[in-house]
Amino acid sequence: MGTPTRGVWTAWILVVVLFTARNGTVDASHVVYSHLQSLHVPVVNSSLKTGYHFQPPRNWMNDPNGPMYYNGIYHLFYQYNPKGAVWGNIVWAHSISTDMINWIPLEPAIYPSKPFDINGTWSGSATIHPGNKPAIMYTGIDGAGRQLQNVAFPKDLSDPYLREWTKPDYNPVIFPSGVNASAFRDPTTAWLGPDGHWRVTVGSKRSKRGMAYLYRSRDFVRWTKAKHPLHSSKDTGMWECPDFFPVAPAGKLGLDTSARGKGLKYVFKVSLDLTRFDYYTVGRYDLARDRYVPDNTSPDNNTGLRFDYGNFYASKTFFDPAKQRRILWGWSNESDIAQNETTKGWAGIQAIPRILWLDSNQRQVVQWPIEELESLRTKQAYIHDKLVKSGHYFEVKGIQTSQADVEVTFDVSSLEKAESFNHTWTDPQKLCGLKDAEVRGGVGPFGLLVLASAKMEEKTAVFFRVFKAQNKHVVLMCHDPKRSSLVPRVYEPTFAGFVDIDIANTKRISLRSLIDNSVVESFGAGGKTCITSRVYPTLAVGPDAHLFVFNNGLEDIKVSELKAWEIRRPLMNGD
Ligand SMILES: *[C@@H]1O[C@H](CO)[C@@H](O)[C@H](O)[C@H]1NC(C)=O
Ligand SMILES: *[C@@H]1O[C@H](CO)[C@@H](O)[C@H](O)[C@H]1NC(C)=O
Ligand SMILES: *[C@@H]1O[C@H](CO)[C@@H](O)[C@H](O)[C@H]1NC(C)=O
Ligand SMILES: *[C@@H]1O[C@H](CO)[C@@H](O)[C@H](O)[C@H]1NC(C)=O
Ligand SMILES: *[C@@H]1O[C@H](CO)[C@@H](O)[C@H](O)[C@H]1NC(C)=O
Ligand SMILES: *[C@@H]1O[C@H](CO)[C@@H](O)[C@H](O)[C@H]1NC(C)=O
Ligand SMILES: *[C@H]1O[C@@H](CO)[C@H](O)[C@@H](O)[C@@H]1NC(C)=O
Repeated sequence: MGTPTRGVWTAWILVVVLFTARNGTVDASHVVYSHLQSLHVPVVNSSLKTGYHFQPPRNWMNDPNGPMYYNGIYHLFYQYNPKGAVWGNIVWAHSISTDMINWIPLEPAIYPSKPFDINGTWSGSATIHPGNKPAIMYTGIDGAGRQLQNVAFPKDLSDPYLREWTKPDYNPVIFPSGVNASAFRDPTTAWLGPDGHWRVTVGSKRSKRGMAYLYRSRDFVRWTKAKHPLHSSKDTGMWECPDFFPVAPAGKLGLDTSARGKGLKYVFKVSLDLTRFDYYTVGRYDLARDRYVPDNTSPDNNTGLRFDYGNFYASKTFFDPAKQRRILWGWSNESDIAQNETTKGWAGIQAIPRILWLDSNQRQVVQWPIEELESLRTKQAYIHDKLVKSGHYFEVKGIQTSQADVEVTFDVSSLEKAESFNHTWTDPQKLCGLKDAEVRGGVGPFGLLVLASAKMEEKTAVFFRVFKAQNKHVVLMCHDPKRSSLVPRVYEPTFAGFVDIDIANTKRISLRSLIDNSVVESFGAGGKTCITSRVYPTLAVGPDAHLFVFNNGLEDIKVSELKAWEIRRPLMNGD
């Protein structure tokens, strides 16, 4: 698909307007490491760099921006610092792909250049207008440090790669009037209402209340603030990167963001700046009042549902008309202090794009890696009907597992010995910290030890633990990286979520883990609970990384089937 534009990475520096000073009048919402921005890019430790997750060859990346599909090509833009491996100098970097797995880098699409974005080009979304015309709305920072919403359009719709984007001089299209200009950002993909007018929602806060302000427009140029926000929730703080989209009541097919119809459910997600995690609810869209109304099946705050219970933030979905699916992108950061990111030379990856649909229970969504990932599978290991006795483990041999895709199904024949569940355990992450992989249980902990050294001095446990509650069983899914590295990092917490399945009925549970040198991305029970972690082993690197199956519970379990594949490197942004 054309010649990869090698060498653009250095060219980027020339086009970028820098801003490193902290402003005095309006509060900045990011820490700026002026002293760590450097033109001299240090050597990257290639052994721990990810092989198949989306990443620029070097430097800092954060939020995915404006993912979209146009005439056979997928586009991903992302918040990128061309000058260093810490946040700063942010531009909209731009990559293209025909399969969302192999990526070619282009020049940045949007960078500070006009009064309405001279001090920043922050996150935003793409909307495909009737007649197949893409538009981007993004947050610009003006010279006074105010957050504004701007639009940009492709300069030439006949360029298959949409390399150049034009920012009309009538920007900003949404000025922060009646809102906090230091907390007003990340416009969503727009949708058409029944009156034929566009709607867009922008993240904000009013004192401690998280807000998604609603704006309407007939022409995408003149926007009017609605009297009521689309949604808000008390004590949740700043709402970053809101996302709002319809989901079909049944099946895996995705819907266009403007789709309407009886019985459609909606998903509303926000990234909470206070906790730095993404939360969502499932609900309905009250068109008469133009408001989102969450169902009462899960809390509408930071105890609610998460797309991913691990290192995953600022996520954004888009509708892929080519395969009629909704795709989720999300950013996973590193675990170092800023000084170490600079030495490493790169910081931040995107999780593997996932298709997302409404679970048949209508209480939550389900996610699964896009099928295109399977094209990277090579050598396979296969195990079936293998008993793992209480306190035992075995190694999966025959393939290299530092870059791998593992799918396994565990049979749990008896739940007799399940530990009893204490109703005060409402926080799964805390519970996993308390009952990590080394703490013996009744049914579980059982699962995988990934990125493990031969003698298991280093290992990251991905596991389930089953509890007996009053009149049901509770299943906990957990990532335990406490022993992932001989050199501890600043940010390697245990991550966990509950899995909403009736295990007494299914008697089995599946797990898929994508292992990628310093990433472990896991999907429990077919994608009902997902967890992503960054880990940095020192011994379990490359060919020295091992994979084990373990059972640290009293009850025996059985691996009914395990398939593991080596994953080869795709084209990754010219690296
Ligand atoms: C905007 O950026 C310029 C440098 O490009 C800087 O001098 C100025 O202080 C910045 N203003 C604000 C409000 O951030
Ligand atoms: C506006 O938002 C900024 C940034 O979060 C915050 O520091 C400030 O207190 C807010 N102002 C008001 C009036 O709430
Ligand atoms: C979150 O919301 C639930 C109800 O949906 C409530 O019971 C709980 O107290 C809230 N938690 C926090 C931390 O606000
Ligand atoms: C549940 O946990 C609480 C708090 O740790 C503790 O006080 C209580 O005794 C526990 N209940 C049972 C039945 O173990
Ligand atoms: C930073 O890197 C050094 C050298 O690898 C390491 O010793 C140190 O533990 C790291 N610090 C953190 C906080 O990760
Ligand atoms: C990269 O990682 C490998 C494996 O841990 C280590 O041996 C090597 O010293 C590292 N290289 C650099 C430049 O830090
Ligand atoms: C990722 O980095 C760690 C360590 O600096 C922070 O604690 C997290 O808050 C951060 N996550 C996000 C989404 O910024």
